[in-house]
Amino acid sequence: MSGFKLWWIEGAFAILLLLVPGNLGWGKEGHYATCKIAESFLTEEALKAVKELLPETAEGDLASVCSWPDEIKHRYNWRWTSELHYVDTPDFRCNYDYCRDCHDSSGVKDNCVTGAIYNYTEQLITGYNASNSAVNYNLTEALMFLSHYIGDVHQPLHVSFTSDEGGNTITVRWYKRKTNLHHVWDSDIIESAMKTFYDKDLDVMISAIEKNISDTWSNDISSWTNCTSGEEVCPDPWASESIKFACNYAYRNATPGTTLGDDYFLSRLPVVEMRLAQGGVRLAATLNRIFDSRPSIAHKLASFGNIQPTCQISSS
Ligand SMILES: *[C@@H]1O[C@H](CO)[C@@H](O)[C@H](O)[C@H]1NC(C)=O
Ligand SMILES: *[C@@H]1O[C@H](CO)[C@@H](O)[C@H](O)[C@H]1NC(C)=O
Ligand SMILES: *[C@@H]1O[C@H](CO)[C@@H](O)[C@H](O)[C@H]1NC(C)=O
Ligand SMILES: *[C@@H]1O[C@H](CO)[C@@H](O)[C@H](O)[C@H]1NC(C)=O
Ligand SMILES: CC(=O)N[C@H]1CO[C@H](CO)[C@@H](O)[C@@H]1O
Repeated sequence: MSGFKLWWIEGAFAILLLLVPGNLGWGKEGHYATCKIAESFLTEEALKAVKELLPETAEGDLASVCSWPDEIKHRYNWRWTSELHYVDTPDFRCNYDYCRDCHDSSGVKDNCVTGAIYNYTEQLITGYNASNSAVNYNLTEALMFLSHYIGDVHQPLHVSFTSDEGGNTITVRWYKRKTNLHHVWDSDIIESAMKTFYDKDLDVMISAIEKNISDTWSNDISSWTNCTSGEEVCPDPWASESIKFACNYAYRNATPGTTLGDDYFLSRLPVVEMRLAQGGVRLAATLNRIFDSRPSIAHKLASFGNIQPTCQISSS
């Protein structure tokens, strides 16, 4: 009986999610866009590895499963993952520090979005060649989590103030509709852009972003994708960028009760589009480095050490 009850509740919840659009991370569109952009930059070898790891339901398309971590995070068995979608930083400091900030609400270290990015990158590195059978991670899940969290860490309000829960408690109006600031950045800006500029078609929006990647931003790509010591992944500078964007763009002129309209929309959209581009390009670079069979020396060195920062154990 309880099995049936649970099934029913999950079913009802899934329907609720369908009825309440964009109750998710970057919303469904943002994650789809990030992963779609990433797909177009994967090397042949990385694409092959990704396709081997994808669940069958994906039908070979990474973007189609990039919202999976949002779909499961409220289920009982997966509740522990819900704090891996973001990192809270001290109010009004406008900076981020892995050792200070990366923990969950009960203080458990590494349980935050950047910790999760290190975690799932390491699982893919160690697990992909089956010779390393010491630990048996589910690499399908690791790939879906990594792809999702690299998207999330680029959403400025996923690296933002603690007391307002990343803008979730800041009630605002988006044009006429009541919403909250977090949701504006997850979904409303993207959805309004689709309606206003892209023929209500996400693929048209993605093409516009891809076009900018290949011209306007083409000289920036190498600085977007490099990691200082040749690590496979470096989410800490990405998180630092996010909190800066949160302070300079997301929170600015968006105090509780504000109505956000054209001024806010048109000035913030370029930031959203660039963050989607950076998330996509960096996800591809990360997957390419993980699955590259001829790694550089720096890459080899990084793989054998721990890529995660080492934190002093605090005495308090
Ligand atoms: C790392 O992944 C394992 C397996 O999914 C999980 O149990 C653990 O909580 C994860 N930790 C972080 C910080 O992501
Ligand atoms: C790996 O994870 C996926 C998604 O949760 C699941 O469908 C699959 O059964 C898992 N594979 C194994 C071997 O547990
Ligand atoms: C592309 O770049 C131009 C010039 O910086 C900018 O005006 C435009 O909004 C960008 N479009 C997208 C989709 O990123
Ligand atoms: C996995 O092993 C194969 C065969 O030995 C090798 O060609 C490939 O480079 C390895 N891949 C990784 C990611 O280490
Ligand atoms: C993460 C990282 O190391 N980024 C560096 C990439 O390269 C640019 C330009 O050389 C640096 O400014 C970044 O700090």
